[in-house]
Amino acid sequence: MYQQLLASMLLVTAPIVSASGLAQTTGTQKPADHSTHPPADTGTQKPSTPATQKPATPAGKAAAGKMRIVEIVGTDDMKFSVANIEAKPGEQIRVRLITKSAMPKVAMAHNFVLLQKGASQVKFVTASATARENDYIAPELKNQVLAFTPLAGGGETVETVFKVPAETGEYPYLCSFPGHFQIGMRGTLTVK
Ligand SMILES: [Cu+2]
Repeated sequence: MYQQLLASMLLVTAPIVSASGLAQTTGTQKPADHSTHPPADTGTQKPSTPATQKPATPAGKAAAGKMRIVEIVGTDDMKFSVANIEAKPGEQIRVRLITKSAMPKVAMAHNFVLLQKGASQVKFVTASATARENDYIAPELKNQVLAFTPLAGGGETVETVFKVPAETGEYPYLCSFPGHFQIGMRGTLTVK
């Protein structure tokens, strides 16, 4: 193995060397290989790793680690890569919206807005379309919003963490950037 490797390396750097010359040079390199083996046994590091791990796991961090992360990709075709999320009542969810776009953020941005059960999505996006200074979330309808991310564009990633409602049923989510909901940038969170 080593001899073949070294031979091919030598062929790259010194293509003129004859076959017999290669056999000689690889033979002389064998002792160098052996010298690298002893330092590989690093048994002294073993006790240090468990000692540092014990204090670094408080109860709070362990609970946060259990939180489910739902990754949704928003692209220039104005669709969410995830259009259905199922969740248990009271569950903590982190929604991560990843944008993939070749367009400027002013022309193509997305957000994730989760609405109350039974809220009118059309009313919400219509009112929000003119709320540009408020990241396209109509201030007067903010009471219908359960969770939302800021606007993201041009490859940005945004997140929102929320507690799933205790009441079972279907909760609509959408992108409130003007026109995107109408094209199909929406989904459903099903609590059951
Ligand atoms: Cu969008």
